[in-house]
Amino acid sequence: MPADSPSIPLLTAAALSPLLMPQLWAAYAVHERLHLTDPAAFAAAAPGIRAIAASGDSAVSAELIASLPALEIISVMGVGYDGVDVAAARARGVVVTHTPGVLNDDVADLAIGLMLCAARQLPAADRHVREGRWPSGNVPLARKMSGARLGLVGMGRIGQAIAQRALAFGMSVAYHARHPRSELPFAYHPTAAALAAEVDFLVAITPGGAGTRRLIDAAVLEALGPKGILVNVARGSVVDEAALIDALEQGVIGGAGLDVFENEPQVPERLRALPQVVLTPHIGSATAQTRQAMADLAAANLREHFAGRPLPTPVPECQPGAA
Ligand code: 8YV
Repeated sequence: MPADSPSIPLLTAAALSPLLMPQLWAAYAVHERLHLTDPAAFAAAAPGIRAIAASGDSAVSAELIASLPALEIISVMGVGYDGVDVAAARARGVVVTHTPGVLNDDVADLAIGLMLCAARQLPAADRHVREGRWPSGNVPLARKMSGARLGLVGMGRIGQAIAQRALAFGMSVAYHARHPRSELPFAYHPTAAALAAEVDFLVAITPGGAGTRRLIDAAVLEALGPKGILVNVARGSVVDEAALIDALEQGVIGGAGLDVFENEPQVPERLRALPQVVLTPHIGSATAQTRQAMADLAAANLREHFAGRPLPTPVPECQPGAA
C-alpha cells in the first residue's frame, strides 16, 4: 500500500450520498456495504473496521456492531438515527453522531409545502389543468390555511422552525411532546389525541423509534376529524399507516401530506389511489445545499474523532454527561 493511502478501515451501512462518498474515499479505506453484499469479504475485513458511515434510514443493528470488535464511531448523515442500535453502541463504548440543525429549514419548508398542497389541493389542480379538464369546469373549492390551527407532534428544532413559519401564516400553534417546554409560547397537550381534537392541521415531526411507534393511531385520526389534515415529515413508523388509509378512505380525516412511509420505498396502492393525499418520496432534507451541509458535518464528525478532538454533533445519548 503506498504510504499516503487512506488507512482507517470504514464500512458504509447503506448506499450513501454522492456528496459524502468522495470525502470518505479520500480519507478512509472504504468497505462499501460489504456486510450486505459479500459475507466472506466482510468476515475478512470486519476485525479491522473502526468506523461506520450511515444515512438517516440505514440499519446498524446490535449484531452488526457486535461483529466489529475495533469499531469506534458510527457517523449518521441525517438527524434521525432510529435505525442505529444506540444502546448496543454505547454498551461497547462506540460513539454515534448525526447531523442536526443544518436541515431544519428544508424540513420545515417541506412541512409547510405539504400543508399548502393538501389544503389547497395543488397537485389535483395541476392535474386538472394539465389534463385539459379546465374548459369543462373548475376544481372544487379548497380549504384555507392562513389563520387555521396547527398542532405539532414534536417540538424540537424542526418543530420550532415549522411553528415560526406557521406564525407568519397567522396560524395558532399548539403541540404535543413527551414534556412541555415552558420557555415556548405555545399551548401544550399531554396526548396526541387531545392535540388533534383542537387543530385543523396535525404535523408529525418527532423522532422515530420504539417510543413513538404508531403514536398517531386510529383514535388520534378520529379526533382530528373530517376536515383535518395530517402531515408526516418525521418517520413512517410514527403513524399507523393501515389506520390512516382506512381513515382517509372513510372520510374520518380530510386529507394528508406524506413524505415518509412505513415500508419505504414501498407505498401502498390504496394510499396512492387517494386523490386527496399528497405524496413525496422522503425529500425533507433533499436540496443540494442542505445535503452538502449534512455530508460535510457527517465527514467532520469522523475527522474530528480520528484527530482526537471533540465531536461536533454526537447524538444526545453520547454527549458528555448523558445518563
Ligand atoms: C434522509 C432524514 O433520510 O435526516 C434524516 O433523519 O430522514 C433524511 O435527511 C437521509 O438521512 C439522508 O442521508
